[in-house]
Amino acid sequence: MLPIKSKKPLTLVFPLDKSKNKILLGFKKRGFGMNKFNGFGGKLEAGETVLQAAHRELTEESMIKAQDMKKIGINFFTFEDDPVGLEVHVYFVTDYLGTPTETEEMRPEWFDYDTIPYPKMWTDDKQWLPIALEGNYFLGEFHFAKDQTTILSQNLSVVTDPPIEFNLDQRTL
Ligand code: 6U4
Repeated sequence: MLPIKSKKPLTLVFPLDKSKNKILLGFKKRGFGMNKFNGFGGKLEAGETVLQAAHRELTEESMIKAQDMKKIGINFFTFEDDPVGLEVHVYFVTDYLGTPTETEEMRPEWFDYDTIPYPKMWTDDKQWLPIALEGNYFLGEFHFAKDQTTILSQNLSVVTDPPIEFNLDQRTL
């Protein structure tokens, strides 16, 4: 078992246009995951719930305001020689106000489900995002090498209900 001592919650939100089978990604211009396409999200602020942070980060990074927020899964990411795991709460949004607009952090772009740029995303995304787009809830664990690209071990499951949190006692890696 990996020597993981604590976890840090993060949010990750993907707006969808279900009528056109399109997903909104953002090209991250700075910070963790810079130069990759990803959903919109980040750390929680003091006193904030995960759901509140998901709404706030989406608006800060893309200028749109979610009218729904559907939990689709959790990924628990760990890195070699790092005792803190990242608990990433993942959501889909299908109803929002405003127009996706480039911000200091993200350049938003719509993609068809079948042209999602997986080679330009985190290496885990191509494993769980297609499962989620098919309508499944998931729970993933991914352990990365120090290069933050190579996945050393993983465990990805489809689950019956959206997970609320990742229980450190139940990790499998
Ligand atoms: P903020 O808080 O936005 O100023 P920043 O360093 O830009 O800080 P951070 O750490 O808040 O980013 O958020 C990182 C984002 O990347 C979160 O939405 C979670 C997401 N993320 C981290 N590892 C990921 C991975 N392996 N696969 C993935 N998303 C990941 O799809």
